[in-house]
Amino acid sequence: MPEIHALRRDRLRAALATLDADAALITNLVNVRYLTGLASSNAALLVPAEGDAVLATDSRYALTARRECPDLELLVERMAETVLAGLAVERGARWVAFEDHEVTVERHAALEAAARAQLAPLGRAVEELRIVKDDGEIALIARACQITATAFDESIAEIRPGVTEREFAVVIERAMISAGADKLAFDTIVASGPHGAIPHHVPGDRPFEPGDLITIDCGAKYRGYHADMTRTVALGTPAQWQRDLYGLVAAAQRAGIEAAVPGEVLGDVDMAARDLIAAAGHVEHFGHGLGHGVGLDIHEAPMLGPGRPGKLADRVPITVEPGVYLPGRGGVRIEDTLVVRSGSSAPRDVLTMTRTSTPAELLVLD
Ligand SMILES: [Mn+2]
Repeated sequence: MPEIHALRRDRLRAALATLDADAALITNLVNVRYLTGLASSNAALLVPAEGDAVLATDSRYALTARRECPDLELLVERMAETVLAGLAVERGARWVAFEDHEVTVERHAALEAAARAQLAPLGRAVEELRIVKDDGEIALIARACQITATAFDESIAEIRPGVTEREFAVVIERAMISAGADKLAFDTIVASGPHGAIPHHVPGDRPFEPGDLITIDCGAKYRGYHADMTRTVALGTPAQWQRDLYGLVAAAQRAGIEAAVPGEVLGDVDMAARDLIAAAGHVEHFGHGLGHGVGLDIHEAPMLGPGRPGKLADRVPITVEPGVYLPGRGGVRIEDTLVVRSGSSAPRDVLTMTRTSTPAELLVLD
């Protein structure tokens, strides 16, 4: 769909106009993909304020680039970004805006040598454009979420005493690929028993035991777009403290989801969930933000955290994922990916809907 990418480049040109730069040099590979459709490990894009954009990539991606981006001038060059910086000057640019949040000091020196033009910081202009998704993007995220939920439903029968965290991680990862994922969105987390107190525990050789809470955080990647979902389940009859902890996190997640409506301040969405956890005496056991945007990156703007300014807009996919982590004992995290909507019947659609485990109720496995 070259038209959609041309539209996105026009929106970047509008942002460029406010910076007084003659061209934008896009070097973040995810941003290049967003603006061209080309997924590669070496590419850059020059977007002049006036005139046609130029894509540079090396020979490994040349055929794909010609197929995916027939409307773009293409340079087949290994040194993609420096060649484009030089081209910008040749074509008369005096100020070239570059992605200062991702260019290293070494690459910046090479850009300065190649572009006798002045370099100006572009900031996160493309990341800002990426926050609000179009229908096609939302459909891809919804598909990634559906694959993730299906894989979870198909895998939980494998949660049995003696199965290790690593073994179960492989089961659910294989199920995601079988259900249609192109790749995994991130390294799967399986945290059992006391490991549940570590939010990003790396699955190890600990076998599941009756009495464990088990936190599973997984996601599929589908055509570049990510899903993110976490469920905490009980193996065997849970203790009262485990039921209480689950009930608290489930209530906080519900409050966070209900606060996630277009126009709401990001920090206030976080606070809706965090206040409940704080009131239960666990404020220091919830150390991370409530959630984050999801799209071509697994973690992207907007970030939902304490005191975050900015507001939720229509068509923004986010996660809502409160957790309470008790060192030495265990923890609970519950996470869904949802898309905030205005003008529809509901102010948000939850995309990670599982058959077997609804966030409201602790799933107890025998
Ligand atoms: Mn997440």
